[in-house]
Amino acid sequence: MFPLARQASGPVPVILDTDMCGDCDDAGALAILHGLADAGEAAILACIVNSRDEEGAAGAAVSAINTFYGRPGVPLGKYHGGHSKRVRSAYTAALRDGFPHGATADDDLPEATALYRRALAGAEDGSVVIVSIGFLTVLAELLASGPDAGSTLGGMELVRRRVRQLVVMGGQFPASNTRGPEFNFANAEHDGQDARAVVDGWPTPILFSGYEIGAAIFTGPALAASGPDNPVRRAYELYAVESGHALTKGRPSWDQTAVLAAVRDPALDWEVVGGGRCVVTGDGSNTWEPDPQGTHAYLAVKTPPEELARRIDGLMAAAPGCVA
Ligand SMILES: [Ca+2]
Repeated sequence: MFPLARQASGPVPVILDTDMCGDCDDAGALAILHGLADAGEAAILACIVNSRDEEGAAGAAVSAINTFYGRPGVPLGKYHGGHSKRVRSAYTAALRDGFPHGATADDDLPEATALYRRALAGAEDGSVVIVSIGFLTVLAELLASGPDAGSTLGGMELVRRRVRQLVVMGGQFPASNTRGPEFNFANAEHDGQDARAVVDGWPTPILFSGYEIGAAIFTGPALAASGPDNPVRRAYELYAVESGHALTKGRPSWDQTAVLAAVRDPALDWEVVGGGRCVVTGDGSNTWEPDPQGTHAYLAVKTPPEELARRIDGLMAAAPGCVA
């Protein structure tokens, strides 16, 4: 199953499913997705916001970044259910208030699952790559969804036909450690149920970038060279870390690794471990089980993290239109 054959040509059509509002690496991940789109390697079909921002500004933050990169029209969907904790963001309100954007308050944005269904219905069979860099809540809803105005297909069949692969920042590999489940899998308000439903039921291949991959890759300081009109720079500047903020100290690149592995050949930078499946247990903990029929794979370190950090920092800090 893995490595998957690369698509023949043209940009990879991507839907980004983000919990923009908690950590700033979601902003960094969206930045490099735009850089890869500028380079003709990716096409951004839609952005889905799965978090619950106390300020109601997560969608505006996504839109501010999309607008900065010259793509204000990327369709934006928002999760309106209750499967995650409300989070007070360090940066979403500042991006809403200080940068041009085209989004309404989160509560008034289009419903996420309906937007997923419309975006998939309009795509070519076997083409779409979904990149999940937050909770798996909306993906669980998508799989369970029934026919609607967007498509006559049920969610499972719609995904089976249109989605080439799902790339998930989540879990730990080969297994969770004693500190408990990884954050995105656990989704503490919902006891790992969404991750379990998605990982167990997903009908096409899944590639995981586990906690340990991004945790070793510190990025952000390169953004200091960009101007104050860059909302991603502002997000890193506002995100506090021990004795400073992420713009000077850096922050792990959990979400950026998932975007890179989704758009570029992951085997160039990582060992891609396939031949098995990820099993999610009650609280969102996970283990890896060898299975010759398994359709899952996970990233293991190959390229030194310092080299990947330089490359990710370069992509994050590139001005709009300047990634060759
Ligand atoms: Ca995230």
